[in-house]
This record gives sequence, structure tokens and C-alpha cells, in this order.
Amino acid sequence: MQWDTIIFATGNEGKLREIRMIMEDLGVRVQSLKEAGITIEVEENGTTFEENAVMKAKAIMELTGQVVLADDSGLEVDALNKEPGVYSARYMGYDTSYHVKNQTILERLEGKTGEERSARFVCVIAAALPDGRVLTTRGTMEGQIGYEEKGEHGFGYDPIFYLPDDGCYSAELSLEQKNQLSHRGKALRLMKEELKKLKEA
Ligand code: ITT
Repeated sequence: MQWDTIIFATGNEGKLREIRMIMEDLGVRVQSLKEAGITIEVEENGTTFEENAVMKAKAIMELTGQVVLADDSGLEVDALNKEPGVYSARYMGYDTSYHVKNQTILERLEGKTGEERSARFVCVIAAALPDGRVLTTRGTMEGQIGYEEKGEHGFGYDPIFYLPDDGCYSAELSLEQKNQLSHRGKALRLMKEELKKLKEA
């Protein structure tokens, strides 16, 4: 199996920054879809993070014959029946700004306090190998929806995601700090261990 380059099947620049930092020491070149010259959009019509991550990774593996990783992730807000969940990127439409999406979630939680605002980020990483094997790993980051938007780092829903144990919002964390704590950091580190074992086998 070719291990010099793997493709990470995402078009999300925020995810890519985090992924590249964590995968740095794997000894493999991590290529984005753009760098691999791939412009197709994979339809994400699954109902779970696992289904969508596997769908994305397999579609690009079948196109390229290379080892392909994909991330499907989102925000689950308990008081909103775990919305936006797998629809996090599509919530209120792809083209709606995150400022508007974030303000809407804050408004929908008006009157709720403390634990009633519990939420989590979920990330599933899928690996599709050219021999047909598929692996998945999952990571979560527990927290609460804050009362305002705060912080300049990260992307998406980070400005409204409050971490009670750390006393700050996810968008206030540096890239290094977020990778230590985040759903994506956890899922990627687990996947990195799986890939190391496969590479050495
Ligand atoms: P790709 O499918 O191309 O990877 P996408 O942005 O469409 O990119 P998803 O379908 O997995 O990705 O949707 C994930 C959405 O969940 C993402 O767009 C954010 O709105 C939200 N999200 C996931 N991880 C996040 C994080 O670490 N911080 C903030 N928001 C996050």
C-alpha cells in the first residue's frame, strides 16, 4: 500500500489546519482535496457521523486509489434535541454566516441556564484503504452553549461553545490548546495510532 501520501477529504480550511498539526509526526504527506486536484462534492446523506465520514472517505479512495481520511463532525445541543448534529454545516443553509447561525442558537436557548445549556462537539474520522478496509475513530468535547459569541480562533460554532472546566470559549483557545482538548484532536490521535500500526505491519 502507498503510504507516502494520504488524502484528507475535506474542503473545510478550519478542519485542515487542525488535522495538519496533529498528523505532522506520522511521516506521511497529508494532501488536501484541493492539492490532489479533486473538485467533486460528495453527497452527505447519511444519518450518523460515522455513515457520512465513511461515505466521504470511500468516494475519494475509489477515485484515487490512495489511502483517504475524512472527518464528519458537528455540534449537539441537548436542549435542541441534539440539533444541529449531522446537519451542522447545513444548519439554516450552507451560505448563512456563522454569526447568524450562532446568534440563532443563542436565541433558541434564551431562559435556559447552566446544565440546561449542555452541548458537545462530536468528530468521527474515517479511513478508507485501497484494499477495501474501512476504519473509524470518534472523539467528543463536552461543554455548554455560552451566552454570547467570544474569541477569534477556530471556526464554525467555536465562538459560542463554552468550556466550564477551562473557563473560556473554544474560539479563545490557540490551535495547540484546541487540539489537546477537542473532539477532532481525540479522534485524530486515535486514528494516527491505527495508521501507524498498519504502516508498520
Ligand atoms: P467537509 O465535509 O468538506 O469536511 P464541512 O464543513 O461540510 O466540511 P461537516 O459536514 O463535517 O464538514 O460539518 C461539520 C460542521 O460542524 C462544520 O462546518 C462546523 O459548522 C461544525 N463543526 C465541526 N467541528 C467544529 C469545530 O471544531 N469547531 C466549530 N465548529 C465545528
